[in-house]
Amino acid sequence: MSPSFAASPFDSWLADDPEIASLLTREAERQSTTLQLIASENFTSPAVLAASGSVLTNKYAEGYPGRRYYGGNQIVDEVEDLARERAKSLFGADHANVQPHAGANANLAVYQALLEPGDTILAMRLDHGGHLTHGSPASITSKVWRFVSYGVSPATGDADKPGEVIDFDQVADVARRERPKLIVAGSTAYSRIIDPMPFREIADSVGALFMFDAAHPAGLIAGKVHPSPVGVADVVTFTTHKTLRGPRGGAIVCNAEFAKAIDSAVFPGLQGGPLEHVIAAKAVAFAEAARPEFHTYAANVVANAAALGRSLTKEGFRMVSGGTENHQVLLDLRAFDEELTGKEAQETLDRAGLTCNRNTIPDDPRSPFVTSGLRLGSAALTTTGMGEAEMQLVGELISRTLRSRQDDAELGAIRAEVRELCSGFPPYPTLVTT
Ligand code: DSN
Repeated sequence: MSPSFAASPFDSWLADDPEIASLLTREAERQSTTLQLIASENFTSPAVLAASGSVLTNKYAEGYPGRRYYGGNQIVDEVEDLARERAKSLFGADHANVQPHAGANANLAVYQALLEPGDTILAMRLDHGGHLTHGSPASITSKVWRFVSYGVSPATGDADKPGEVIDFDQVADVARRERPKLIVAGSTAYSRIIDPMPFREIADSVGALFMFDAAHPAGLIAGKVHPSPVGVADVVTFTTHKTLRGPRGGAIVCNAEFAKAIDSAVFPGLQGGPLEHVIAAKAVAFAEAARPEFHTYAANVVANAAALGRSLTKEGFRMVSGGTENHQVLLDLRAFDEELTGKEAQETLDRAGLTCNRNTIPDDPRSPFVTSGLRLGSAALTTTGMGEAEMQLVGELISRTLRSRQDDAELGAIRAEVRELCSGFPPYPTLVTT
């Protein structure tokens, strides 16, 4: 018999809104019976869910602890102070701002704090793995500041020297030529460790400031399996919901000299009232990430991505950058099937219960809406307790699904296998009601 799911641990509280209750139940079911392979997603702990669904959502708290524009903030001040202290301790930082509603807001706040409109920022090319806030023409960032970019080196096709890794000669050349005021490291689709040191050296050589966007590897940094940019970069931004496994949101840590400018840029520069329920949930996540078991989790995330990559390589896929050292596997689908686009792959995998996203690959001949790549991540499945044996199987399931694009019966069979696999690794056992 298939299991049933509750909408939330507070199921009965939604009794007066059956429409939303039903949608939440269906989403709990979806998350629990399909394979979550989106590299920017994870499953929070029940404690994080409880804090983010708490009475703190009711409180207005514009300002910062001790300097609010509304009354009644004594307890909220303690919550936000705790979150800031935990973030500082987790990352070894002088200062933390836990108010950004998202990673994009965190990046915007840093640009606003450190730069004047029109200043030049050197960041990673979007089609080589950079983020929208690293200068996409569609983002407000490119309308306010002038972006120049660096990318990855060309693919070589040689397994020992795969290419498609950050080209530091190019970073240095563009920096010398363009004299940026800020250099940004960090990416949204890149499967290698990003070493902050060469960026620091290049920034120093041209008198630029240095921001590290750690949205993706924040949990791997907190878990001490990736080098920390804190103290190397002037400012580090991150999201709290990816590998860090907290609630959806952003945060900034920085050296003391930038604290005041960063705080003013977040509020009142960019945002109004902070989401204190989310800040409480961030505090919970920071405490969880400081525990020794989070180091084990982070190491398992990396080992699982590598296992998934090995399985997919055996199935005929090519990994961009020739491998993975983080939670991501970025696939060039053309080696597997020249005709297969990222869009078709994503949609077919969805039908079989494997959730992931299409992605451009370096120098992709297809548009960002279609793409030749697929981005996969191991953070969420690792949280459920899956290990390398399951990753091997997931790689095989992906391959079988994409070979069976026209075969509804086979896709149905794979969907059943996925459901069976997931039943052994429920992300929220308390939401399973039968
Ligand atoms: N860039 C998105 C991602 O990595 O999924 C988040 O902004």
